[in-house]
Amino acid sequence: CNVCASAYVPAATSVCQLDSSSETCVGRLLIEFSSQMTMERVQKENPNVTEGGRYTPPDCRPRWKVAIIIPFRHRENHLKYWLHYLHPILRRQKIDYGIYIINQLGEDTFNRAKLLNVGYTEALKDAEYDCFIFSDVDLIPMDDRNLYHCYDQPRHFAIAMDKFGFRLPYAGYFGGVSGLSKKQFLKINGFPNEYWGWGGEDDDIYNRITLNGMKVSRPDVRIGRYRMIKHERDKHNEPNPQRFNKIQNTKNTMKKDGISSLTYRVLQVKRYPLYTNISVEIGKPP
Ligand code: UD2
Ligand code: MN
Repeated sequence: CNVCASAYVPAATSVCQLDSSSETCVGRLLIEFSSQMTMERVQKENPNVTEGGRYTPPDCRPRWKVAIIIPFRHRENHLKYWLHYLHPILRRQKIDYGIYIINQLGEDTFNRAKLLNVGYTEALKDAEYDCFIFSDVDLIPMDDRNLYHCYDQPRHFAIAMDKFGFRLPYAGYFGGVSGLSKKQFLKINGFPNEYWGWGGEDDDIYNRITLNGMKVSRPDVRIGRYRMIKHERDKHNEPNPQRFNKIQNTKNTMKKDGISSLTYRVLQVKRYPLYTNISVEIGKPP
């Protein structure tokens, strides 16, 4: 699996090599959600991850420092599977990373994109990240050659999901798992804060990218495969009826609504062995 080697810039002192002693990518993975998962088990499986869910490859210096941001509320069971599958994958990919769970407090309407903006801001208080990957908690890559770092253009990773028959549902789809460098993120003024409830925020982000002269990059369709843990629509995340109108207006709204207008209140930052949990109040729809 030579593809992993492209993830690194050799350090002055150590050149990254895929020798037989280090783990390398294996390609297609078997992903299932029927076995019982416990946090104790996942912790035992990942002794090299340091407090708060941080990892740095011991044998080379990666090009990117990656913050992985997960929007979250009441999905503890999904999180166990996500950590169980992703930590070993990221380790094999030799990614320098930290995991941030952005937990929306209270029971007001969920706001995925605003939580992602909070994650971007809070992760930067922790370390000098230059790459941000935004992932749903219920999405697991089925191929470890889908490298979780940044690219020349904003990246869409989850292009072939089981629930969409392993195909893109439409050309401008940008949901599920995506990644932007710090520069790319700032160029689009981050993500919208005004999408409350389910849907549309991913299309708004796609619009921001193309309106700012960038183009979405994607992996090969055989590699960008994902399984989503089956679930019902959550309470307080009903489809947003305004979403169709709002995505027609990105050009006008993106300059004022974004990372530049973000307000929120952090109530707790807690570092667990496999992730950092940031609990926030983000308000409610007007
Ligand atoms: C789709 C997209 C998702 C997003 C959403 C519309 C896929 C696979 N993903 O997801 O990226 O664009 O539509 O908003 O097509 N969450 C919680 N608690 C909640 C509600 C949501 O933790 O109560 C988080 C969690 O990380 C979840 C994500 O938000 O995975 C997206 O919500 P969803 O899984 O209910 O929506 P889904 O699968 O239709
Ligand atoms: Mn989902």
